[in-house]
Amino acid sequence: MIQTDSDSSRRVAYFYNRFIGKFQYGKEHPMKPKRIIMAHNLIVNYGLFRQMDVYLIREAQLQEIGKFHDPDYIIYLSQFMSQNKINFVKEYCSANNESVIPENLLEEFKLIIKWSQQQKVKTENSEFKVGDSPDNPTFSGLFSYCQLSSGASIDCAHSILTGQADIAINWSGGLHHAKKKEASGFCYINDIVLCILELLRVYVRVLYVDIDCHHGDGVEEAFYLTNRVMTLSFHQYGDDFYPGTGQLNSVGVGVGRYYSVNVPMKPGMSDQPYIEMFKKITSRVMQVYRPDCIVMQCGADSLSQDKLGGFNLSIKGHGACVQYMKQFGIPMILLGGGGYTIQNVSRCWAYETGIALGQQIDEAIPSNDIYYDYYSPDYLLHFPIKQNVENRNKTEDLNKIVSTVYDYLSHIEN
Ligand code: ZLV
Ligand code: CA
Ligand code: ZN
Repeated sequence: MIQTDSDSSRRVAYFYNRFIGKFQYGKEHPMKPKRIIMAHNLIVNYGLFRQMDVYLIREAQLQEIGKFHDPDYIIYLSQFMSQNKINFVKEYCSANNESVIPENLLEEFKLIIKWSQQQKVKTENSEFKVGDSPDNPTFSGLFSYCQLSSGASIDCAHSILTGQADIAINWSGGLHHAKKKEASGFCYINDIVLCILELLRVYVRVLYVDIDCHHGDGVEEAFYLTNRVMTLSFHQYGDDFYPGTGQLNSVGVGVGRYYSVNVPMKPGMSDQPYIEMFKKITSRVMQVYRPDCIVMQCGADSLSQDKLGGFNLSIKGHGACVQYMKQFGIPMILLGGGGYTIQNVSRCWAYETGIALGQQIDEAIPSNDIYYDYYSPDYLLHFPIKQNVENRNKTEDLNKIVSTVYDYLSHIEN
């Protein structure tokens, strides 16, 4: 392992719970929580976990989720899912030859009912239909999955605020499409918004940077009217690419005007132009906004060969963006997000865990990894980038985006 920067003194908090990788959206569904276990195994087998503070992810409680989401929606999700949760527990019990539901889960179930009564929520005939969309199916343990993912992002914020860590990592977070009372784009509970709201209890300005191939619409919408969070999303845009928002001219409203920044691009973006765009824009953003903290969504569907995304980045290119944000030297939270070619997602997030630690991990995938076969045929960290992919972004179009963004940012008072 090679030390990559002089600043190795930064403490890294890493949040993990193996249960999160056990949930399944469905056999045909592109979102595979298993990739979190795969990333974790690389992190362990590369020896990175020994250099970090490793914390067990806990489930966020209803009141915490209620800091952003609509009570009706939470109850709908939790009530609806609690039956599934019981099924999940029953399945677990039968698989493990245990006949009773664990006491702590029954207690939690009672709490959910009590909370819903306090909130005076009608739990029957609910208008929310989570299970109707193939993007957002219901599955066994769905609500627990949401609670774990968001519990970790909230605790990332706490570890930063208490000074326990300089960088906090939750690869099971980054679910940027979830809205106040709506599930969308594989996301149900917006862990990022919950994380940022915690940070805002102390910090004046929070910068959100989103390099997932999709637009970070849920986070943008939550903070569209405020100047205390600047949201910055780089994404593929056009030809009905999901979700269809994130135009260059979506800049925020009221006091939030110019505090939403969007960088829409066509398919085929490769390392060199992407990194150039990224550096030009984030350097100016840091200069004018001077945030107290950075929350970075590191969606890995912007990598080459992703099943959904159309960009052509290498892991090194993707990681260069993380490295660039790190060198500003302010507290930072790294979250996961999309990523559908799972053997590349785990490679990418292991590599970026190394970046957080100032360690360049070896090119050879550790041979003791139980998912070793996923890394065939080369068993290497960096996968080859297809050279015959056309970058459909013209240099002049990209330059125009940068100059327009600079123009918007010039309206921000120093
Ligand atoms: O990576 O989906 O295009 C963060 C993230 O940003 C759509 N959904 C919706 C709108 C109408 N459509 C199609 C519905 C399809 C439902 C199932 C798939 C199944 C197989 C293969 C691909 C998809 C799919 N769905 C591809 N793109 C979509 C998007 C949602 C993308 C969410 C990205 C989430 C975690
Ligand atoms: Ca994005
Ligand atoms: Zn995505």
